Amino acid sequence: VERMKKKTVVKPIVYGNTATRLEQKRESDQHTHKWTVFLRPYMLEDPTKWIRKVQFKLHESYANQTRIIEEPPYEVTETGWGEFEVQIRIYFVDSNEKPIVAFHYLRLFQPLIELPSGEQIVCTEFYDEIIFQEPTVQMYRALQAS
Ligand code: SLL
Repeated sequence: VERMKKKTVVKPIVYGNTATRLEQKRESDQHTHKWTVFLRPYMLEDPTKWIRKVQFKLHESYANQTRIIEEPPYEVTETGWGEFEVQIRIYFVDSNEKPIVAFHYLRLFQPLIELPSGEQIVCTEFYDEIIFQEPTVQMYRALQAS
């Protein structure tokens, strides 16, 4: 495949999770929290121009451990009782560009933020950058288009 010599494109991304307590522990499965893990572009842009899909791999205690999200918002909402590492794999529109993986440790208990309403939520997110070095011509165009 043809690549863009000496070109580098940087895409800033943000990933993380939010979590809130369930009103009471669910007796059937001991779940105590509702959470959402997410990935998004840092800029306000249409990520479908360059992202094909995002795969979230959850802890093996979850049924359907592998969740594939084909359209934004790229996120998974679940309930649970424990913290664990989520594997976030980003696939690009040009499959000649290898998927990249980010790891996010899902937080349920800290850091706790109190909203003006009195509601307490956990919110943690991280900034990162995907660096495309000498992307394929197709990928380069897709990155420019977003
Ligand atoms: C550990 N950190 O390493 C723990 C694992 C697993 C969390 C936490 C729900 C499971 C289910 C859930 O909260 N799993 O009922 O589906 O051992």
